[in-house]
Amino acid sequence: GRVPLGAQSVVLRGFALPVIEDLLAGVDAVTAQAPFRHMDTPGGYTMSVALTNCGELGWTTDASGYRYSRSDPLSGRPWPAMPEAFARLARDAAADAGFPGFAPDACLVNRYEPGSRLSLHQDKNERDYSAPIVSVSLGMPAMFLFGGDERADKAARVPLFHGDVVVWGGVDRLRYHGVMPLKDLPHPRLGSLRINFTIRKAG
Ligand code: MD5
Ligand code: FE
Repeated sequence: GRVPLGAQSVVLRGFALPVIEDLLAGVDAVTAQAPFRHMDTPGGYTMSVALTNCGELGWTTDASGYRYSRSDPLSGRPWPAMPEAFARLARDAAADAGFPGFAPDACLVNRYEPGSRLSLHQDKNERDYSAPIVSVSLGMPAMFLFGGDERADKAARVPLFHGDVVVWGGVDRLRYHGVMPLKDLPHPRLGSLRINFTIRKAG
């Protein structure tokens, strides 16, 4: 199913299900080289979501701010390559949503445990907002918050399930969004985890 969110964003229900084992193998390959870790925010908090990256550029945060970097600050080595299954799925989903020719160079992988949450924010560290962001949800369901162009705008609640893919582009690219604290509803394949990865053009 295809569920429109905004004028240029859409949930593709179950779009990743045919390639789910390839995606999970990709997550394992990435995290074997660059493990999930809890990063600090410039505001002095430690994120409840653990994250890692793959691709040429990876998103990081620490006391001095948010940025994309070519190397993993934990190891000093380049981020692991983006698995081909991630890039192919992202190109296909982007084209399906009206964004042909998507050429991603970054992928942020988030790991949620029960209680993990993501407060309302915009994704603004990418150089070019004309490229879409493609998001893939695996494991436990989450209640996604889809806000407006201002932090104070009322946010819609959208449940996201294992295998769902969301494409955010155009006029919806800079909308505020977040994730409600995760309930513990263990998933048959992943247990008490939710993995979300977002494929981006950052540079
Ligand atoms: C998640 N991750 O479920 C979400 C999915 C992040 C993040 O928010 O920054 O890692 S991506 C949701 C998203 C991305 C770009 C734009 C918009 C939503 N949007 O305009 O609503 O872990
Ligand atoms: Fe975000």
